[in-house]
Amino acid sequence: MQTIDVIDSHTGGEPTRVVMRGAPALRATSLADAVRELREEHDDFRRSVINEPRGSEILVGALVLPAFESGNAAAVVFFNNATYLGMCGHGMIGVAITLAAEGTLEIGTHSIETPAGSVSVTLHTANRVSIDNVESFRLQKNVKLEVPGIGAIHGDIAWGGNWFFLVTDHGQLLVSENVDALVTFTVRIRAALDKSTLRGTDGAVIDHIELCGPPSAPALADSRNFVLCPGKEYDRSPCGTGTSARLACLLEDGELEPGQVWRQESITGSVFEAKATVRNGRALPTISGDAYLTARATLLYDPRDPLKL
Ligand code: PYC
Repeated sequence: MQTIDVIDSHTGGEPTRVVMRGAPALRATSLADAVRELREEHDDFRRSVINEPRGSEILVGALVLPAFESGNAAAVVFFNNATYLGMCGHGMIGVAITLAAEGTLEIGTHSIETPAGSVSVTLHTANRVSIDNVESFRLQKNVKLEVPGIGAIHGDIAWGGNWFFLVTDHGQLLVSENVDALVTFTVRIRAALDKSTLRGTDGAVIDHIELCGPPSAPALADSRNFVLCPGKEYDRSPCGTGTSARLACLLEDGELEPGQVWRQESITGSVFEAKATVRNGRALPTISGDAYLTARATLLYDPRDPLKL
């Protein structure tokens, strides 16, 4: 029987499933080619690791590969129920504590390749990790979007390793009890964005929607968010790439000083500590958070199973 070994963890409530053994052998000689090969030739691998009946839509998967570019300790491809991600902050924190538990990542700082660029990962303890993320920036500020069923809203288009549409004039209560309404609301925004001409750099689809609001308590955090990911699942963590995109906007608006700590709370109440410096007008964010192992498992693929893949 074919098997795939995985280790699951959660970062601020958002799960990461790291594939340890049993992934398809790839011919790729670059990380971009590896993602293309996975997408075009092995997409059943992504679906079978993440989706029912072995997983659930809220999982983010991570495939750790040997580094393609010298100077990096490893390369990682992140994927979810719908697609492959550029970078994943909560996922990278999960990967780091997983590799540490397996004895393949030591306490200290390591450069790791992602499709969005190399990031610097510092493993402080068995559970605490900081990520120096890719350069983050705002592409467009305060863009008006007509959303059927909602009306006119405004948002910033920003990059933090994935493309985000960040909305503050949403009028929504960012609390767990309201998640069904928040999913419906943000799915509508996503659909309106797709139909519009608004895009990221090089025509990239803006596939993450971030609603920004006040924290549950100023003593706990500076802001709370709700992030809809591609695949219509929402991030239970404060979203590392979404926090990076937010920092870029805050710095540009003068609402945050370089180096000032920003505590980003998620819809579930978990918090990332973040800060950023600025280089050539772009933010260099550092995101810190905790992750914990939740399972070691072997996924089984019975050849007699009609739902094998
Ligand atoms: O933490 O960057 C993140 C992330 C992206 C999608 C889910 N989590």
